[in-house]
Amino acid sequence: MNATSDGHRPAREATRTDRLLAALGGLLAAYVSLAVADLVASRVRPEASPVVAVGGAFVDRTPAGLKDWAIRTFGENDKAVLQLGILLVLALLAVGIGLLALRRRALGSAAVGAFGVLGALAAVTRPDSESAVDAVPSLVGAALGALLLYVLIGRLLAPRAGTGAAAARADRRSFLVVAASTGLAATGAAALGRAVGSPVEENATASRAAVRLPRPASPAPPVPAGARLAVPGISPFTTPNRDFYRVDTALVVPKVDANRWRLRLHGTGVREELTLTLRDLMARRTVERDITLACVSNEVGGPYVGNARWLGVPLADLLREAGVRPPSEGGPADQLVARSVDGMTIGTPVEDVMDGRDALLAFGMNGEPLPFEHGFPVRMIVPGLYGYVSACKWIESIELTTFDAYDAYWVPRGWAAEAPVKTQSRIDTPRPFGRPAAGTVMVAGVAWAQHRGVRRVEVRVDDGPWREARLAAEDTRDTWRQWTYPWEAAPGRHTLTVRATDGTGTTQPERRTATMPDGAQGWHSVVVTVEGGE
Ligand SMILES: Nc1nc2c(c(=O)[nH]1)N[C@H]1C(S)=C(S)[C@@H](COP(=O)(O)O)O[C@H]1N2
Ligand SMILES: [Mo]
Repeated sequence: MNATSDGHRPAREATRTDRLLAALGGLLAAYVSLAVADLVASRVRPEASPVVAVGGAFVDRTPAGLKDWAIRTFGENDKAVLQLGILLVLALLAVGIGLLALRRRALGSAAVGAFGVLGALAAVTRPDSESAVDAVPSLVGAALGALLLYVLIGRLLAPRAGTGAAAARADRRSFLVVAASTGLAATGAAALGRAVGSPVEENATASRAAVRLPRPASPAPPVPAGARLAVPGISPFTTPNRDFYRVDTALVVPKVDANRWRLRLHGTGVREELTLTLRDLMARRTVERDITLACVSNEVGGPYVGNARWLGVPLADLLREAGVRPPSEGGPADQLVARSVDGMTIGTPVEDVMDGRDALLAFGMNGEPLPFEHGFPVRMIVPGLYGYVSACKWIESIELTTFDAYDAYWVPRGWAAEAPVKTQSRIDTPRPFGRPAAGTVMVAGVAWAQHRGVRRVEVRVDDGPWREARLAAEDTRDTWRQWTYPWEAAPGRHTLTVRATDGTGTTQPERRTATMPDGAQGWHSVVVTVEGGE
């Protein structure tokens, strides 16, 4: 094949080494594009970075089954895996583009540009994008990447004085010099960008550090002495913030500047629209409550549940003040749609948040301002409902509407529009496939049925009879309860099974169901091998 480098003088035949270098050039062009885009995004808005924007667009279009599989398989690493996947695909495409550029130099650069346009489109069409400025990181990055590829391929194809091996070596040397220096420069610039930090993030971090949580007008009832059991391996009654599970669609954690944050309350049946600052919220009647939060994607025995002490204002107070009446009092809106700064929408029954339960707009979590991962500055928490229908993080508006008129984010993706938490119980210890020693083994775990309360937990060994476990004291019916069961364990392989009965007297059904569409149910069991004995 005779490379013509776009009508310039035909150069020498492309060799295998040329192709290798062209592929390398493609990779480098992609790398420089992304590094530059990331650097620019860190100045503008971290979410406008192309990998983040494309990843976000991908997440939104992921079929529910695949998303569930990803959560099951990769757990909380699912986001890292997605980004890695995107980078791998990009790397393959980049190699292709490099090879293309060797045949048609301008076309290769045009392809890099096309990816830049795609990245820019993804960035400006993200629901949280507020201006066309979000296109800039991708476009600037791609422009530089395209230029670099053009120059690099030019090195390879450049007609040199003389022909033959010596000229080819000179071409390659000059290719490598350009490649290495731009690669280093891009890496340096990206590192510098990281080190300097983004102004957007710094304002947010400073605003969080400046938050002074108010003392609650209504403190949480003291946790009864018997509510916290000290058994090795059991989930602590209060989940520390750093251990609290995180489930959301955000590829970069939104960093909201609390000083610029506003909450808007509007919609059907709102007599008076409200716009509140964090200061406004914190100046209202505040309440503090222990509430257990659970994710609908939590499988039987799974980790996506936690219990924290939340501080905030009762959502019902705000709604009443705005003139909202629940459907039971003739109000026209039956759904409250919370929207977050990153475009998530979460629909909650108006009746539930106004029926007297402690539905909160929370700004405090276990004595500190909400961590960024958990929704700083403000999120919703509604006892008894799964997070995806109640617990909007980084909330920025609340709209009163109807379930008929609007489907929130997860509903068209196959999840139920309404989803009260199902009763679950979990064996924390012994661990699955554990090898406890024969004798008394403390079987222990947690059970939850928020807003109905947990009345009874029973444990079964193999196919034996159900035995009642010892329940820790109940804090409130909105919190989980720890339980223990001393088991006289004989050597051999055994299956331990647990089931709970909620405050209405309903016992968990045996049969396991999928998390989709409204939460898993079924009994949790673990298999262990008891060691020792004769
Ligand atoms: N903005 C936003 N809020 C969100 C989500 C989200 O993806 N985006 N996920 C919800 C889901 S599915 C759950 S289970 C809870 C999890 O809250 P946590 O991450 O603080 O544990 O947040 C809810 N709030
Ligand atoms: Mo969730």
